[in-house]
Amino acid sequence: MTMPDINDLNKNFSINSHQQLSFKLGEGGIPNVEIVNDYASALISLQGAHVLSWKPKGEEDVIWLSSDATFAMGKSVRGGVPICWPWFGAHESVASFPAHGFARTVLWPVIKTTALESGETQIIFRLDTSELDEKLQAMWPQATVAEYRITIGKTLTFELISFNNSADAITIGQALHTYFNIDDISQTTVTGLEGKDYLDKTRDFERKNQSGPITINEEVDRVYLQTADDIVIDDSKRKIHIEKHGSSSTVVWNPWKEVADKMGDLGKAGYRHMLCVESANAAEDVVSILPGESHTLQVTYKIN
Ligand code: TA6
Repeated sequence: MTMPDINDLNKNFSINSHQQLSFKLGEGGIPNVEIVNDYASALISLQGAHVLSWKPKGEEDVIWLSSDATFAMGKSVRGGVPICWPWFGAHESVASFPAHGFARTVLWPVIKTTALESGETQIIFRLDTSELDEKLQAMWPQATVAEYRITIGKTLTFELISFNNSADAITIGQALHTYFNIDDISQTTVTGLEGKDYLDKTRDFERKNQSGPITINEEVDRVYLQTADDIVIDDSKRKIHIEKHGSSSTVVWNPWKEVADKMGDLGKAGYRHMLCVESANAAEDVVSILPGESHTLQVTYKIN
């Protein structure tokens, strides 16, 4: 996709009523969408349809963005809600293909914006792999469309719909790799994954079982399997509720200090204030989609 013109985006999609939706050029020359309604404000980058901020009224941001995040075309942002698609983690057979797929590093066309009667604002993006450049199509030759609907209000809802437009079955790995803004990681628990099996990436993907709530005091990098239940992140200041459908895996990641220092873009003590809890279909939970069919991953966040 060529870089869209900000004036054209505003002409076609801005909202100027009791709700505001407008496009502005962000850092790295990448367009952002700014949304303000009665319930919340949000900021979304067109590269990767990447949510960078969601602030319900009177609340601190629910989404964490690194103070050292860099914004450049072709480079994923450290923080926000990166979309991992159409594969999660390392590509299963070609090591040189980008980790977590290519969706997070390409521009996503906007197809619709709506001021909903509920007072929420919805924006819909649509990425068609058959319109990507040759290099990316070589990595993913099967014609596949991802439609991404984001609804911003008191709650934040994502629907990621994958359509198989090719003649063969396809296998999708995916995650909404959300970085949550945490007051203090040492006071944080994650519930809803008790008793579930997980693959521990820090131990060569050894299979383990979760006993009790998750607490974090070292590097944690886990794919929890067969996890459809609601999840609650409690950082002792507020609770973030995650409700999901069409997502069988949940990834929990915090790099902790040493790995964060090596990464170099997590900000000073950033690991103490972020936690990724990702609604995913990964590892043995990847999704197979028959020709002409689709799969929907739906996730809602709310806080109290
Ligand atoms: O989802 C967890 C994870 O796969 C980790 O293994 C960690 O490397 C992280 O994602 C970040 O990946 P990135 O490619 O954004 O540096």
